[in-house]
Amino acid sequence: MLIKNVHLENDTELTDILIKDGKFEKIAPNLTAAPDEEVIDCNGAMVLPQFIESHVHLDSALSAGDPRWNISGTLFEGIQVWSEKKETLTKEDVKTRARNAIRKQAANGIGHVRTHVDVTDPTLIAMEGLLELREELKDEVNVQIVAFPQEGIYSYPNGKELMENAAKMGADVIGAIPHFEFTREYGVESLNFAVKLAEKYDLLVDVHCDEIDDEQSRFVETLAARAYESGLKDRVTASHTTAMHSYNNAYASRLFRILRMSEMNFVANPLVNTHLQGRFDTYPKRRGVTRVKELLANGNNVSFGHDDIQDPWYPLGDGNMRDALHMGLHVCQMMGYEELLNSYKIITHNAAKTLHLGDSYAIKEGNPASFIVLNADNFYNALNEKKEVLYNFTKGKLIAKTEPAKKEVLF
Ligand code: 17E
Ligand code: FE2
Repeated sequence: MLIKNVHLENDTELTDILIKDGKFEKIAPNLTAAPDEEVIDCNGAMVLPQFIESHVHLDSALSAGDPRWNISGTLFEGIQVWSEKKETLTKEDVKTRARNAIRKQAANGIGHVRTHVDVTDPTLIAMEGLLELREELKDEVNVQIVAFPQEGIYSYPNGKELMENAAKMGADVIGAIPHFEFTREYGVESLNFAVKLAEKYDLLVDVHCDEIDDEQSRFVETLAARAYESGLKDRVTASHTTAMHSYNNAYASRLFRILRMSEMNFVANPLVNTHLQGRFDTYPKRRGVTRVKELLANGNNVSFGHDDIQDPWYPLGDGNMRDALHMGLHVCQMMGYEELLNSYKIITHNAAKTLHLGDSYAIKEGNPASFIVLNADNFYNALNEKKEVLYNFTKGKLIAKTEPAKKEVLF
């Protein structure tokens, strides 16, 4: 197959892409098609590596309102509503909702998904369902699974055993939730446990860390120290870290030293945390999104996640990373022209680093032909005009396509 006339990322020149046996065979201008080669002329659209959802909860996706809606809009009511839903969960229910969510994500250009799956459930039914789905969809979307202890490792019955069972079943990543444990000590112990478990099974780590407006919630320093001391370093990710929004600057300054040394990745979830945080404030109300700009300047890798698609924590969403990006750029005040133009990296290359996708993610000859075609000549225009993802290819196979909407102005 020959893809003609595209801008590679924000390159101002046009090029062509030849695909053979699911791989990028040749990338160069003015390539000619073989006699019965399929040709797609993209007329100056841009090509990017597939978007990456680096933080989402697919086990709860598309369950909003069941068994009830989250009225307060707090994280804690979300956890309570989900706990009630968990009592009636079936594997088929989890798989159907997660599959539908992944189809929405694919339609919006996503090719890789890191999903947290709640393992504080004695049946581990959601984990079983997602592991099956990871296998069933492996030719379309790459799903990475985090064993996520929503109700705590030390604060939930048999929490440690459930985590270890999830690792044995085939989870890719070990999670934790220190700020939700009964005590600060349990929180610290849960991080020690998570890092040891990841070492034992050779897995990555991704912790829901300090997702609270309490400036005393300081588990990110513990996680960073363990990442540094264990040598796991960039195999460790701190997600949410919203308390960092509220830390005093003197503490943050001291903290950033060990964050840099740790080489840890961060995932901010700007849609969901602007919605969930600040709920105990009157005015001024904190936005509760972590210090993205400062972390990037500190040399730490940061990506954005959507976190939820219509579930007990967040009532909206159709799996479009550009919604998360759009909100994040605003709330983190990253609105310079160059920042906007290059912002796609937050939901592509930066996220690829967090997921440890390696060299195969980049668009280059010899790599798997996984990419999207975006209906704009550069990312600033794509963002501004909410341009469609025309094609989404995984290893040379078209997995989703969109006909551009035709707008007419009648004056
Ligand atoms: N669980 C949690 O602890 N935090 C979140 N933001 C979501 C689930 C969505
Ligand atoms: Fe989350």
